[in-house]
Amino acid sequence: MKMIIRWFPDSADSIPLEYIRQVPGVSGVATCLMHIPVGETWPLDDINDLRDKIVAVGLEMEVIESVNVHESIKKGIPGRDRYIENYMQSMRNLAQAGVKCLCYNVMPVMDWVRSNLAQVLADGSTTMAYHHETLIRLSPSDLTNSIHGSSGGFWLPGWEEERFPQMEEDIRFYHSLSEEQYWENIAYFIDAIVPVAHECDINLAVHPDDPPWSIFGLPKIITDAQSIRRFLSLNDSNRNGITLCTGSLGASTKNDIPAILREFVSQQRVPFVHLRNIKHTSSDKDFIETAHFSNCGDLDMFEMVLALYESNFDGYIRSDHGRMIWGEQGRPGYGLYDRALGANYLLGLWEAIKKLS
Ligand code: CS2
Ligand code: MN
Repeated sequence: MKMIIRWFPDSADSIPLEYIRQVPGVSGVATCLMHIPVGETWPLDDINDLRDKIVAVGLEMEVIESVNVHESIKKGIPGRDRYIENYMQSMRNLAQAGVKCLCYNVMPVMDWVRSNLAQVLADGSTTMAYHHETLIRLSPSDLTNSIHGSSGGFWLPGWEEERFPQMEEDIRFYHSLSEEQYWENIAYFIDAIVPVAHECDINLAVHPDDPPWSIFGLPKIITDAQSIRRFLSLNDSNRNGITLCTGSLGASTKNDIPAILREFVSQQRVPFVHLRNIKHTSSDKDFIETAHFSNCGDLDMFEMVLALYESNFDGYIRSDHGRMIWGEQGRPGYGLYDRALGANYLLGLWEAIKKLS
């Protein structure tokens, strides 16, 4: 198992790589090229430059999060083949630079969604929150403005500006596409990229939908154990895996996350895990993101780590989204302090379980 932390290049991160190097037990970063428009090929030279910067401070760049999937592929419209070709070339270039695991997602139009990026908690820290009724009352452009208005000036992963002008039109497009057709479009993409993953020894790790239910009438297909089974059966290769994000799946109280971890880790289909905790603030869909410590949220992180350990997990873990604490200014969810605390709490659980077993 390797513990890593997500980091954004090109001065887009408030955190110097050298600080990440000082977090005990962290071997590397999950990162991305930020200047390449969605759909274009990631050039080998740019990838190598980024890797060299990371390696120079004593960290590894074995995980990329994310190479985003162009909307034409998700829509299944003419022109998608060019973007799929570009995707395959990006995979080859990443593998050549030493990348072992590629996280991506198949959420249409927008990535993760929250109604508040800086909700103040009782202890004075701030966190990201999801309130369903507030959210569905917003128009997509109000949502975009609200997310950008409260991002503290930081570019947010999954909310690339080139997506905005098209957003309303894209959402309308999906209203006339059935969920089955959406699955077919994704299957077409998976059929193309999994053989490349084999050829260049890279593990694909699709991230579940966040939150794991439909909003704005968009198809959300990776939401629970059953849909993960279906996704993995699109291609039975071990290279076709998932990023098991406990917070995304855990937003649905119906999901038994330790059971999901045990099922798919033991099948060797989980190269990458995002560990974070959440607390439900209503009986149904509302939640806040909390500190990682089990007592702070509704997910039992001991059970998560135990499930990973007992299923012989040997992939990458990152402590996902943290709160903003100790006056830190940074990208919502991606401050250093709370994620470093989380990483070391999780490493402590791992050490204790290992020594006791
Ligand atoms: C989210 C996503 O889980 C997360 O950290 O912030 O942006 C996630 O990285 C992508 O959906 C993965 O493709
Ligand atoms: Mn995640």
